[in-house]
Amino acid sequence: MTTSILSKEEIKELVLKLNEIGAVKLGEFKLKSGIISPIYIDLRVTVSSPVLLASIASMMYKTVYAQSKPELVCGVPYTALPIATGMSIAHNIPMVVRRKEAKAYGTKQLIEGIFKEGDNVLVVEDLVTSGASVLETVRDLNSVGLTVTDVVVLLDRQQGAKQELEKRGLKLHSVFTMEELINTLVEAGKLTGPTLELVKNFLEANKNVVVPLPSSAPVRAPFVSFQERAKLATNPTANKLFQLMASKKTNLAVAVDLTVKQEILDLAEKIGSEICVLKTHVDIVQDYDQQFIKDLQAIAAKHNFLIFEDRKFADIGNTVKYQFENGVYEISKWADMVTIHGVAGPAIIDGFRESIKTTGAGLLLLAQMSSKGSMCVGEYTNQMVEMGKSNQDAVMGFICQERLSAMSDNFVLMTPGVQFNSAGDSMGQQYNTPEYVIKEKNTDVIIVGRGIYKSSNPKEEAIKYRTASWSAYESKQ
Ligand code: S5P
Repeated sequence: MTTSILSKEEIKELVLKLNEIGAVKLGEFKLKSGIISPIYIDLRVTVSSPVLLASIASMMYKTVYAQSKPELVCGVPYTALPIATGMSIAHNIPMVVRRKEAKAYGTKQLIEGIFKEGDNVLVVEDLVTSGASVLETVRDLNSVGLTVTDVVVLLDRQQGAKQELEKRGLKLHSVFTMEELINTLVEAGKLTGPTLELVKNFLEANKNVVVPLPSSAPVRAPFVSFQERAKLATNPTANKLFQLMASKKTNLAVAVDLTVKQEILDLAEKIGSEICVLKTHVDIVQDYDQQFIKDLQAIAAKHNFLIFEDRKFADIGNTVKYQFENGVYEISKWADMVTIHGVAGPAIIDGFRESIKTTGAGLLLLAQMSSKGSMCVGEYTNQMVEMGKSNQDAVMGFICQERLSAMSDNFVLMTPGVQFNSAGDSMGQQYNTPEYVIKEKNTDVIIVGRGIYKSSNPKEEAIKYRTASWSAYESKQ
């Protein structure tokens, strides 16, 4: 464990001050893991004690300085931002700021500040448990060409972060560990009587509890080309799409949300040469008939693209089977891929299994959505990824806003909510640029709707989106 080079006295003084301002509370606290902790740590309150904050920044800097001299510092948002700022000002090291917002569009930079490719950044965090937040920041710094070798924290809770960071070539420096913090409090007489017993139990329990990284922890996955991923694909349509993208050199899907069949066919004819997938919502087509599908399929064959019906199935297995195979649309007969929600649980996939066994069609699970306030987040997203992984024959990929660590290379990741010049619409849609989605969020395919079909020259616009998203893909190599 790389711990502090600070003296015991210095650490004691700091711990007692943290205790004094309520950043380190003693008593009985139930942690998320269910463990009763005699200690509760909330370092956010340090912003109210500027002198202490400055000394925390300086102690953290001293802890790591001997080993590395960073060109830049970057605090993990938000608690560590003032600490990193203090460090930057006191030691005259320029700072970069990572935007935490899920969305960045237009000219908004993911990393603010002046830097050049290859600059080394010292990542600053208040405390680490699993290391997930640190890894998120490292991922974003890496995505703009910055390198990270060292991470400094005030407190290491000793619950797996050090090992997780080490696996990724990152060295963790801490001013003190949980064990040292508790020992200091005991020695200072702050922990006595029955609380001491609790402390001993806590330390024992704490030692064995490694908080795993959530499956949603982002990782900078090594680049694997579409050609290679075609070989890994477990669903026939995923294989087909990877091959198609590699040979046609396009990762642009277009959402044609028009309501008149001839308009859809005309647009498909115009932009067919630029796209890998054409996405439909057939239930909005006012003059829908089987001939429309035949015509669309002919254009798809001519221009070599796949047809994606964005039906967003969400019912129980038995009902979705009818919705997929029957009714006016008979989607199973023509769609290469369809979207499904997971609210009904994994058995929904059984509703499709029989039909797609013969056609080889692929299911796309909605793991995240682009609209404001979407509830496809957190544990739901994790469960969707798990659902995909347990049904790799039928599931070809995910509709998502970012690549998550559990999304393996056999899946195609498609991202809607893409436009060059708009932040969103009046009904909750939120947009990112093709480059941001493919390069920084590391997904595979952009889905563009109004940005293309509402344009006065859809073909020209499709070429622009195609070029932007393909060069973003190529730049990842
Ligand atoms: O999260 C999502 C998932 C989907 S499939 N957000 C989305 O916008 N979509 C679909 O993508 C949506 O139904 C629409 O067809 C398209 C986006 O269209 P645009 O006009 O906003 O680009």
